[in-house]
Amino acid sequence: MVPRPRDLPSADLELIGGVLAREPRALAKTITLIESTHGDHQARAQAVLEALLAHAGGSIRIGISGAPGAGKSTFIEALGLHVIARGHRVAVLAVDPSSSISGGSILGDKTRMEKLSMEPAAFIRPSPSGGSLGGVTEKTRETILACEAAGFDVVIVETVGVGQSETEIEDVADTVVFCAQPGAGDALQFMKAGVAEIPHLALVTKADMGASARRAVADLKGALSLAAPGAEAVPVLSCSAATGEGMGDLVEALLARGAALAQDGLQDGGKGGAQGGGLSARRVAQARAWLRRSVTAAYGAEGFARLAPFLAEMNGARAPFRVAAAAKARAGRALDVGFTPQ
Ligand SMILES: Nc1nc2c(ncn2[C@@H]2O[C@H](COP(=O)(O)OP(=O)(O)OP(=O)(O)O)[C@@H](O)[C@H]2O)c(=O)[nH]1
Ligand SMILES: [Mg+2]
Repeated sequence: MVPRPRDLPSADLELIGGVLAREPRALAKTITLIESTHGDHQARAQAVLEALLAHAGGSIRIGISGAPGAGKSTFIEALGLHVIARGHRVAVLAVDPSSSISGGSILGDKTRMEKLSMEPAAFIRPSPSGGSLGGVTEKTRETILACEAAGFDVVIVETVGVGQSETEIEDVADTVVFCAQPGAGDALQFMKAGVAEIPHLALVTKADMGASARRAVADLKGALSLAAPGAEAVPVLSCSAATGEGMGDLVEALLARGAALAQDGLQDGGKGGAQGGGLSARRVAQARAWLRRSVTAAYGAEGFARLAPFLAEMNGARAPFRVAAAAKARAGRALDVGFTPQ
């Protein structure tokens, strides 16, 4: 059972105050609590999150996916620096696909982002993948909310994946960017992976590689035109994090899409999936997905089936995640009576 904020222990009240005061240490501690699998910690994390929810939800959420080595982290560092130069505060959540195997994060060595990590307006956090396919877990969603409450208005999630595994990043990001590097056959892989999720923007990294980068742009356009009806409309851009070539246009495109989504002005012909609807429709779908994942994890499919009465409330809700969190807490109380969490 999730305690009410006023009943929280002082340590947790301090955590909430610290996050809202934009203290990086408090945010880091809150995320550690969110990621903990310890039962007590999970209850505390839920209570802290509930108190933070009123201050969350307002960021431009960008998901960056692509094969290993595609240049995602290097690109994110360049993007982050550009975005900060425009007055934003940026949080980067790098999902480490190896941590579930090795038990520890190797991102310390792998995520360079040295310049970005020196910026006071940046917060970089490796995140364990928990063994899930695209490396995005329900914890990522909760972590995003904590970052937003701490005043980060751009949140970037890096995840390894091609095609199918992007389904999960779709649940947490409003804009999904697929990165392909020149000469690696990423476009082909993308095509083979099927049509599960079409990104909002496709990006060829390492544009400084010249002709092979230009060829990759053409390949990716070809792959998209075959992928799904409407997918040929997905913009294919290219940039180099190394030279800065193409970065300005890309930053512009991402921020413009974020702003348009925020006004629910982006209605793109009901294509559905990654392309469809304004922000409120996306957030309702994301809140449902979060609720489904977290309840199914704790109580199984049968437990989730019992949620039907709560799900109806989310349609048209102004703060669907808040409704979902409340539904999860209520459902949890109801389910705890009849179910033993696995
Ligand atoms: N020439 C060139 N090389 C780049 C560029 N961006 C990244 N690289 C190189 O590509 C390699 C992989 O870059 P990362 O940014 O670590 O790629 P990643 O997609 O984050 O890799 P994983 O996290 O392991 O999946 C590194 O050796 C980078 O130096 C670029 O714009 N131009
Ligand atoms: Mg990386």
